[in-house]
Amino acid sequence: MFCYQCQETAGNTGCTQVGVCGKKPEVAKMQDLLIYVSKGISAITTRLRAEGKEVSKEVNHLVTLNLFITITNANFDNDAITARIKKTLEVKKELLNELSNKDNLPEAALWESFDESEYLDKASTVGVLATKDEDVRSLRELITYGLKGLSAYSKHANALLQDDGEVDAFLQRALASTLDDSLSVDDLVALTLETGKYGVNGMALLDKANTTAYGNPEITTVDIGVGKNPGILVSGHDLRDLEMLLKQTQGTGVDVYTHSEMLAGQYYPELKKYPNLKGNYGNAWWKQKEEFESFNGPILMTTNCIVPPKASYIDRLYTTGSAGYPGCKHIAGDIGEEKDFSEIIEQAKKCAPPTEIESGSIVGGFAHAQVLALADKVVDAVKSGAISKFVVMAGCDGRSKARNYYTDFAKALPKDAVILTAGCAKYKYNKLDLGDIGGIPRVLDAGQCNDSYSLAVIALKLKEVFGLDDINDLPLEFNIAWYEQKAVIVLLALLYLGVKNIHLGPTLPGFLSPNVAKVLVENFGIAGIGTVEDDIELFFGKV
Ligand code: FSO
Ligand code: SF4
Repeated sequence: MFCYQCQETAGNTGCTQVGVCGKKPEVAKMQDLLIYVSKGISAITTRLRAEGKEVSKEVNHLVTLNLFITITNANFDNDAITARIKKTLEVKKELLNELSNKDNLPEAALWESFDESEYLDKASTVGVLATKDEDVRSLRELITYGLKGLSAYSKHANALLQDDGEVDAFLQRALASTLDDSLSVDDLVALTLETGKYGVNGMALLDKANTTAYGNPEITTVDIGVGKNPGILVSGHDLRDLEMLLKQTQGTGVDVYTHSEMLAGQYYPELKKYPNLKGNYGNAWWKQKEEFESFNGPILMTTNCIVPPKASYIDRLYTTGSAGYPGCKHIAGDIGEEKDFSEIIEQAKKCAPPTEIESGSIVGGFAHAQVLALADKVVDAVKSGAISKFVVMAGCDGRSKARNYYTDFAKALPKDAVILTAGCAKYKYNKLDLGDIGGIPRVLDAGQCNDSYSLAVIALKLKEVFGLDDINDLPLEFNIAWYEQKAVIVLLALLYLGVKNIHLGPTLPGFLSPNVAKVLVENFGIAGIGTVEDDIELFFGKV
């Protein structure tokens, strides 16, 4: 196996024996094959569109779910991945028959096998290292990882019955382009930026889907303690799954708690209205082994990030959507279908209530509409000097001790600086009690990592209010933490929006070759992180 798609990759060069995430070699290889056939089907759909033929939503959803399944920590279930490969090959065969011109299609578009025993051999020839040139490989993977993130956001929008055919068409065209040996490094750099453009569109689509279905996030105080009823803990990112579970648990005596990225569900009017939505339990994804144990009740993983579960709670762990883990019950249900969570609810009734691990509350819900509603206050605070700077600290949390940098950095910030955050990165500092500036909390949490879109909308609005020509002239710094591929699309989207000098940590991606890293440094001022003291001085001067 070879996988270097996430921040925790072994030695920052690649997992080769087993994933640091727990991914086994066979699963890694089958994920490679799933990506390969998804690229193959995308070459066909791209040509079908060029021939003026329709590509159905079902085919678009097939490709996006395939990519989502291969995101770090989403799906460890070999059988589920194999079934996706088989299904994709079946659909690919049908689409190939619709093509008028089958000349010069890439091998991935033509390869087929309906004998599963052949899959592993094929998989061993189509992984990341099949691209020999280091820079081409780096750019192909950078694009593919961005597209994986874009697929995740598209899938969440699709679950709320919102589609953007242009995003899907781009996604498939770009995927197919990663098979094209005629593209130069410059072509691939251009495609990387175009991926960022569609990243913005994808996040805008999801923002529209979420706010249309559930209203605009609003300032919300979320309890982090526990109640007396048994509970179900919902993790991952899928708000539609949360909604279905809230409906089905009403009146059952079972409460629903959010975990990690699902915290953002608490901010939406149409979700927080459910009386059985209790607080948020625990922290970012990587602490789940202890926290799922002490939760006592069933846990529903709607997406990544799954940590291979302990035997003590595996019978309480359920997956749905893109998520999967061998030995865990998977709750079925396609886009537009009502999922049946009754088995989870019945199990919850027999479980003890959660054990309290924290008490108190956190405040969030500062997505664009809420912040813009406070715009006058914010602008006045900047003009009067009460707020000196905003620091975007969005992104992911993770196991690495090096990430304590973000806690220390948040603590060391001048008291007149405000953190803008989104994603699970916030758990490094959202319980620190950093206070407020004239009623504006010093940590403004917009929501999930895709809600980084909100942070961009806020920045663009501030640019307009202050009459600036360039977003980089705002009193705004970017110090972003990354872990998996959704953070890659967020990064590419920010680059597309013209944001310069983003600091990315705790390490720069291992999949960036020295030359590709150089392009990002020279054109966009991308940099890693230093010590807390040096970085504070860099952003604020001597304090
Ligand atoms: Fe975190 Fe996991 Fe949002 Fe990621 S829970 S790490 S970027 O999946 O999705 O921030
Ligand atoms: Fe390694 Fe990350 Fe790939 Fe898992 S997802 S195998 S930790 S690089």
